[in-house]
This record gives sequence, structure tokens and C-alpha cells, in this order.
Amino acid sequence: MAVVRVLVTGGAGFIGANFVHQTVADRPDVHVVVLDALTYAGNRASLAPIADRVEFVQGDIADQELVDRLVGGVDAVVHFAAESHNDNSLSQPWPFVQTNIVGTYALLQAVRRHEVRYHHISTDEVYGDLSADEPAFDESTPYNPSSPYSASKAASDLLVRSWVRSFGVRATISNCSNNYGPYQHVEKFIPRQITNLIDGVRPRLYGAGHQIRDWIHVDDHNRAVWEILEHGRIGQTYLIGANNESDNKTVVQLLLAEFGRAADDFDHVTDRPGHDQRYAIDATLLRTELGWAPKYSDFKAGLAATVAWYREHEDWWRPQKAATERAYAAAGERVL
Ligand code: NAD
Ligand code: TDX
Repeated sequence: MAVVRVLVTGGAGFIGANFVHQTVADRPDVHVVVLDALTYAGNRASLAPIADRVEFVQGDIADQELVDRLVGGVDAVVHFAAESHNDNSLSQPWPFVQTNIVGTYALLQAVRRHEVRYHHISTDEVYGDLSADEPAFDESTPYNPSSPYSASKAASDLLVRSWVRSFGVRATISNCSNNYGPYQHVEKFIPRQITNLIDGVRPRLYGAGHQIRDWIHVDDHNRAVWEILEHGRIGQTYLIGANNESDNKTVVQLLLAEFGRAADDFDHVTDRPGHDQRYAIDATLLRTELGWAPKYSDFKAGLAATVAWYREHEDWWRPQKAATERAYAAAGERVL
């Protein structure tokens, strides 16, 4: 479908802001409305370079009246807004239930009422985790979430599926692997270590660092979202991943090398309770049906570009850094 006006929820967060930047650059005729509550994870500054190209509304996705009004004025919704950090979901699960489940419910009711196309952004974590020799997740893998975060995302995906089946809502879902790139909050693994290194602090690896994630550049994720929005089959789930599995220790060592530091110059810290061992994505459906392929195939180069971005944008991340590290310390993180 041709999208003329799109509502982007969570457009001041990491992936949403990158989606808005990409949309403004590649599709100048699309009118973008951002709905974002500006929680601790949202940052107006992420949209500052394109502020005059975007209509920004500060508000909550669970505010049914507001959401109804905004959805009534667009022809598609791309729903990124969420509580997104596993560690926070362990210390304070309620906002995850409220935003990820109740918030998605409010959006679904609005797109149902206005008959608006809806794309739901989700995560590979809904499938639980894998051992080293299990095949990667695909669209038929049963749901088996581990944390309050992934359980709330799984619940929201199931609401979407039922609104398609029961009410004929025109929706698609994508479940993507771990993203990296500009504008990611310093609470997350890669930006936390980059900004530690900029500050001369040793990176912090949970446990032994053997957990595996399947890293994808945020721009590749967002190009897949546009493909699905325009050409995806209604009711279909698409997995998004770039075949780039790496264990956490290897990622830290790539970053240490980028800063010219020794490969053992990091700390092991308290492990995350219930820590998922491995995520891996089989994106065959997306590749074959929609012809998508990642552009960032060199992880080392993608990481180097991300390091450069954080070096050049200290004004963007500095205000969050000290409070984020205090929160980790208050949650009991300690060097092993
Ligand atoms: P983020 O935490 O950086 O951003 C979330 C944004 O949502 C913030 O701007 C925040 O202010 C906003 N928000 C939170 N609650 C809200 C509410 N009630 N109403 C309106 N806005 C609200 O998250 P992210 O990493 O950009 O993730 C975006 C989406 O992508 C999420 O749905 C997440 O589950 C999914 N996802 C993330 C990754 C990843 O690696 N980061 C991977 C796969 C899927
Ligand atoms: O300081 C750290 N040290 C560390 O070893 C942090 C913050 C994390 N880790 C580990 C935990 C994970 O194994 O690094 C890995 C990545 O951690 P996060 O960045 O917290 O990501 P993860 O828990 O894998 O979830 C992410 O990917 C899926 C996003 O935060 C989710 O929103 C997305 O759904």
C-alpha cells in the first residue's frame, strides 16, 4: 500500500527515532506524526535535526481518546513504543504490563475503529532462548518468553493476531533481533560499554559473557519494516535478522580493540537473573518473499561507525550516563 501519513509511536526512542530519520530522508512525501510519552527512554533531541519535518505529539499510547484522534488522521501506524529493557522489567515489571499490553490494546482498538493499516514491532525474545546447537527461530517457533519484558511483548503480539482474526484488522508483525546504532540509550549493552570506554571505565560483562545475540544495524531493521508495511501479507509475522551471531565477550573485545585497549581490560559483573542464553533468527521468509537483505554486513565496521557516533554526540548521551550507572549499582550490580 502507498503510505501518505504515518503515525510512529515511540518515535523519540532508539529504533523509532532512526525510523523517522530514515523515512524523512528516503520518503520525503510521507507525513510523519510521532506519538511518544517521553519516558526516561525517550529523547526529543533524537529528532532535533529533523524537527521541522515531523509532527510531534507528547502523550501516552494507553490514552484511548488521544490515540483515537491521532489514528483517525493517518493511513498507517507503526508501533515501536514500549518499555524495552529486560533489566528494568526485573526490578519494576508493572510499566511493562501497562505500556506493552494495555498500550497495544488501545492502539488496536483505534486501528480497528478507523480501519487503519497497523504494523507491530516486536522482538525475537518472545521465542525464549536457544542452546548452542538448536536451529534459529523462524515464524513457526512456539512462544516461550522468559522475562516480564519478553512476556509482555509476547502478550501484545497475541493481541495483534487475535485482532486480525476476530476483527479483520489489517496488521503485520515483525520480530527482530538485537539492534545497534546511533541514538540507543546508554542502559543497553553496546552503548553502555562504548560510553564507559569513552570515560576510561572498564566494560561490564554479565557473568562469563558467553551469551549470544544476533546483532543487526538499526537501519537494516527499519528498511525491513518499510518493506513489510508496503508489501507484507496481512496477518503475517516476519522475522528480521542479519545472520550475525556473536557472544557478549567477543563484542566487548571488538570494542576494546576499537579503543586500542587490551583484550582482557573488562570486568565480569553480577549476571542477569534468568539470563537468556542465545537468540538467533532465520529471516528466510523476509529475504525470499520481500527481497530484503541487510546492507550492514560487516559488524566490525558497523560497530566502528557506532563508536564514532557516540564520540561525536556526547551532548546527546551524557545527561543520562551517571543516573543509568547509579541505577545499575542500586540494583545490586557488583564486580565479580
Ligand atoms: P526505547 O526504550 O529506546 O524507546 C521506547 C520509546 O517508547 C521511548 O521513546 C519512550 O518514551 C516511548 N514510550 C514508552 N512508553 C510509552 C507510552 N506509554 N506511550 C508512548 N510512548 C512511550 O526502545 P527501542 O529499543 O527503540 O525499541 C523499540 C521497539 O522495538 C520496542 O517495541 C522493542 O520491544 C522493539 N525491539 C527492540 C530491539 C532492540 O534491540 N532494541 C530489538 C527488537 C525489537
Ligand atoms: O552491561 C551489560 N553487560 C552485559 O553483559 C548489559 C547492559 C548487558 N549485558 C548482556 C546482556 C545480554 O546478554 O548483553 C546482552 C545484551 O543486553 P541488552 O542490551 O540489555 O539486550 P537484550 O537483553 O538482549 O534485549 C535487547 O534485544 C531484544 C533489547 O534491549 C530488547 O528491547 C529487544 O527486544
